[in-house]
Amino acid sequence: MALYQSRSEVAAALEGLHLFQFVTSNCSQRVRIALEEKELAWTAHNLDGARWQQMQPDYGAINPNRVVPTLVHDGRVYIESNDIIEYLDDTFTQPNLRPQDSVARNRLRTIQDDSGAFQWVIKTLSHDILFRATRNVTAEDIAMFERLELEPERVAFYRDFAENGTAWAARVDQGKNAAQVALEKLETILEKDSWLGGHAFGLADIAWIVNVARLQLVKFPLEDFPRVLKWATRVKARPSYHRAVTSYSG
Ligand SMILES: N[C@@H](CCC(=O)N[C@@H](CS)C(=O)NCC(=O)O)C(=O)O
Repeated sequence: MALYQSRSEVAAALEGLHLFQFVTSNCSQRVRIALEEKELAWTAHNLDGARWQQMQPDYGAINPNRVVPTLVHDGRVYIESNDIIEYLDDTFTQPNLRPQDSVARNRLRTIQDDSGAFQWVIKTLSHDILFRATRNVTAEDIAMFERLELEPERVAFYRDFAENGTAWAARVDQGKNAAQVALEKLETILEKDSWLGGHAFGLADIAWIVNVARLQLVKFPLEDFPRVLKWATRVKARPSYHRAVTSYSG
């Protein structure tokens, strides 16, 4: 569920739509595309992940998971990017980004959930290829994560990344295998439908394009997935993707 009962007075005082985000994070991009599809006015609150701003107490009061994105709408706090885009679709109904019938809706939600569960793959391959040169996770950082009682798996991830040994190599291998499996699944869906949610563009496409674009950015081989490539080109040609991702600089 998207709504979170936040204790943050900062959030409670915000009117309209506000997005707490990293400019380049795929989960933030997911929400931005939905906002742009609906042509909504919103305000950005940019955090710097390289300086661990998501760990700061003020932000922890807004989002207890200390991750981005967080949407604040008229003082109410919404977390989890896939729940947020569903909230936006329920609240701002034009254009509608989900089918009306419940069977199709449930199918679409499963595809969306898969995109969220895929986050560990995105995180692993991004760290391995994009962040390795610039992100220095120190022993002090790890101690801070433990003090903040982050989930043990999240701490283990950063410890393995910092050590850059066999445990990290195993994570990368698992990530690559999982990416292959996920792309095969998308390719199969696109064999009979032009969009991931059926015959119309919608939330499932928004949910996955940010992941597929990140796979392209880390140069994961996509040649064996021609339908996925064509679909990605079509989604990226939309004005919403252009405004939210291609030309977005914060
Ligand atoms: N399930 C969450 C995942 C959020 C997430 O992992 N966000 C990343 C950026 S895409 C983040 O904040 N990472 C910072 C960190 O792990 O410290 C969602 O979809 O909102």
